[in-house]
Amino acid sequence: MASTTFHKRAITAGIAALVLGLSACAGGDGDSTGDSTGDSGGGGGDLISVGFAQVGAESGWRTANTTSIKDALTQENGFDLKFSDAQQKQENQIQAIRSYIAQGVDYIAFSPVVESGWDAVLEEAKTANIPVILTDRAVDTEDESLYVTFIGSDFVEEGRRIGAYVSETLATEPIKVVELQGTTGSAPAIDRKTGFEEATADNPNVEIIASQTGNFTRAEGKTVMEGFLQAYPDIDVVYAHNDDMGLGAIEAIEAAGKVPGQDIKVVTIDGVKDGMQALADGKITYIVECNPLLGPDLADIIKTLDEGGTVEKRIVTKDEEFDQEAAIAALPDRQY
Ligand code: GZL
Repeated sequence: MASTTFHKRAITAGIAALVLGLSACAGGDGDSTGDSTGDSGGGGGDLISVGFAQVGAESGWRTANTTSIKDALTQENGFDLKFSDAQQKQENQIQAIRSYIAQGVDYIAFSPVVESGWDAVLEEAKTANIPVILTDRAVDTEDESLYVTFIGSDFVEEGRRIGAYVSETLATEPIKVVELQGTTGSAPAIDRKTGFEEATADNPNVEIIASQTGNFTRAEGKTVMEGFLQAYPDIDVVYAHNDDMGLGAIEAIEAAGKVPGQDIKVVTIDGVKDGMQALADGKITYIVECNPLLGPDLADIIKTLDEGGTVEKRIVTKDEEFDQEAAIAALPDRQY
């Protein structure tokens, strides 16, 4: 396989040089969305060239995920990484993937900002014989041959776990819940809502009185929560699909003269440092973790494939969950 791979890479390097020569004439660098690292081309010599199309930089989780990818796919570790930030726009991710195909990279990896609308560009990667790896978020497709594997968390399970906490610990009497959903159409937003509803459906004390997207950002989470506070004077619990929206909600709660963790309890998913600090401070009440440190596993998967090995179609990462005491204990050693 190595000889085939080496041979393919040699041809690719030649094609890449031709493509880049043309694009240089046109003034493009083949990668026009946000920052990009690594030189253009199909990966010279024995480096494995990887095009990574990231969602954006919308949250502390995404920042930690990007750092993990860049720290793992280094030249010292045998990779030529080309990286793009799509600013949470699917058209930018598709453009970046097409750019990587044109450059003849050895592998493409990406975190699909939404579940649908990927078949066409993934067909193009397949036609170009470039294996695609899904990290973090999944795609909704009938044709599973369009990607080699998915590595990330089980978002439905995350929703179930935080729903179980709310149902068993907070809903010992009737509670009114508002939900801050993640990006509309994204796998985590769809699945975390599903899991939470599954886990709370049998408890008549849990009433979800409103649910709206805050797009996984702190600013939008704050804005949506301001609207909820205006519309619903008796909110007991906020269920935010990520820490950042939960932290935005806390800002709105405090601006309204209420005490987060006492008047209104906030439960979230992710477990990034700012969220864990708010949990330690009692402003967030419970967090289910979603591990962003996927870089080392991605590097291992690509090396296994490049050496002719095979990997599972779905690789689910492990997530912990934290109350205030566990957050205080975990914070000093927290990697992100
Ligand atoms: C989950 C990831 C989500 C995080 C958010 O794996 O896709 O996107 O929960 C991030 O913080 O924006």
